[in-house]
Amino acid sequence: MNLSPLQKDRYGYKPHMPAVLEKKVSNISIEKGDATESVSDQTELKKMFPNTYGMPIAKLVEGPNADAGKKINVGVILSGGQAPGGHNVIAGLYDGIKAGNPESKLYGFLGGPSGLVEDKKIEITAGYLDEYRNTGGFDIIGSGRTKLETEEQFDISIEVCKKNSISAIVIIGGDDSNTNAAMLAEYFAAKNTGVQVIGCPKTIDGDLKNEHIETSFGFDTATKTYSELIGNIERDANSAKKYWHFIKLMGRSASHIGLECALQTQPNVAIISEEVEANKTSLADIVNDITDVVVKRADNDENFGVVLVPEGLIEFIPEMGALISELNDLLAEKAEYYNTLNTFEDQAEFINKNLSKDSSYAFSSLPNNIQRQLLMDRDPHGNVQVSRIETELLLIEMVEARLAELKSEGKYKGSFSHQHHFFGYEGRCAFPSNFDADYCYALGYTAFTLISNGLTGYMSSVKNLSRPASQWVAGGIPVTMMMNLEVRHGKNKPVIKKALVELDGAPFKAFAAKRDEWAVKTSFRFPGAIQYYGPDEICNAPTITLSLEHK
Ligand code: FBP
Repeated sequence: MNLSPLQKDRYGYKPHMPAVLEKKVSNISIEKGDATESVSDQTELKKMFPNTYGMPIAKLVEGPNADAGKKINVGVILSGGQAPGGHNVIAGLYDGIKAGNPESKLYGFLGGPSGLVEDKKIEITAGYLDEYRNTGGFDIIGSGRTKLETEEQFDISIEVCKKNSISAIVIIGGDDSNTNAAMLAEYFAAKNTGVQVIGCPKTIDGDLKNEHIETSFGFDTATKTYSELIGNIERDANSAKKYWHFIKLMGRSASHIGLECALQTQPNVAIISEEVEANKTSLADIVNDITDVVVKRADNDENFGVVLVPEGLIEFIPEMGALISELNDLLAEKAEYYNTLNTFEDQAEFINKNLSKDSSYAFSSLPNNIQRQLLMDRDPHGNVQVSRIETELLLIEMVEARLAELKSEGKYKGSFSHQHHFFGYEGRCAFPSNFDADYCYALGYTAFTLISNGLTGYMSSVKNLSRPASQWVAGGIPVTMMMNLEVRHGKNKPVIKKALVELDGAPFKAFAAKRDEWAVKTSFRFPGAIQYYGPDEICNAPTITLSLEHK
């Protein structure tokens, strides 16, 4: 392979570890806390998970573990969207397994969860892994979005594990994949298979977090990558002074990415979807708010600026959220008939006839391109694929129309030239920051110690992340503890509670305290590129979100 100098150098990076993981694996045991409860719906969840509900939190401590040296085979799966650091979770898991017993094996199931049911795998060897250490991407074994949720899939998984003498599976994924990991763990336990299942918290979106999972991996690197790009655009805007840049930022649902990038770069406008929902702000009001800022800046002769738009915004705008949810249900229920409609006109007519009056109005009020985007294929969970909806363009069009009205009324004299961007895929496979490289390696190594201590149905957890790595606290959190029941396709389903931006949380408050000033007075901040070498505050700083949440 033709390697870049950074790639070569990062292969040799030695991740920093929590002190307990520096011990020999035969001397890492667990300390169990009290029995746990799910976040809500305790009675129902206890019934659904009779074998794995209520297990205690496990903390890794120094102490003998006679089973650490047992020869075992482990399977690992990467699930869902890429997030920087996935390769290091596998590296940490591999190194832990081999430290236990060099004859133990790690199999990587190919292309995501479907690799398990199709028994498509490779054995991960030292030489193979060395080409992926501390690099971004999931290309070591590939990823996929197949859901593991049916009994048939679970039974096939048991057969695949038996055939390959696999006694543990590690699933690296987001909230849905970890929910499915918990269901698999429960099924395996109910059938006395002896196969353990451990999850690892992945997603750039940052919405898989709670008291015990301080952040999902990948959020750090992705937000630093986007913030670098936003800062560069801000400097360009401030140099040329001629464009308004509307930047959509990935994050399917929660606005953690947008909020962190706003704190890093101090743009003129940053929309936070959770606030839009809480205040029941309509699309027209969002447009008016942005227009106000454009007008005020034009009054100061500043006909340029930066607006950050979270990817999931459209679903949080009340009338649009209702429309999308009706569309999701309608397209799922009437899929057979709908798929026979070949032209957009026929589809739109069918949609309009079957929607409620309000949603039909909301649908008709949208520009044609956005209507088409709303009707595109759903993801495997039945959700609209928000990354394919050009919300940033919708806002530009509407702000432009509003400014034209104001101009005709003599209330606006500026000029509005615009550019639009979408930052998402640019950050999901970046070289992991030192933080993500260290955190992911520790998550993987911890996953092995949970396996060797006999646990199943747990998520690997590394806490105290705003401190240096040597002070991090490693352990395992029972997945059922993070669950509640939510209605999905008309049925109550157990799911890990998604962590949205909290409007009374420190990161949002810090942003809200400054945004009016940033709106009118150019206050751009330029974080620059991720650094891997240098002083701690430059190359090892966690996100502002994490620092504020755990101050
Ligand atoms: P995960 O929840 O699987 O981590 O993926 C998140 C994400 O990156 C979202 O931010 C984005 O909306 C989505 O994936 C894009 O999905 P795809 O890669 O299938 O286009």
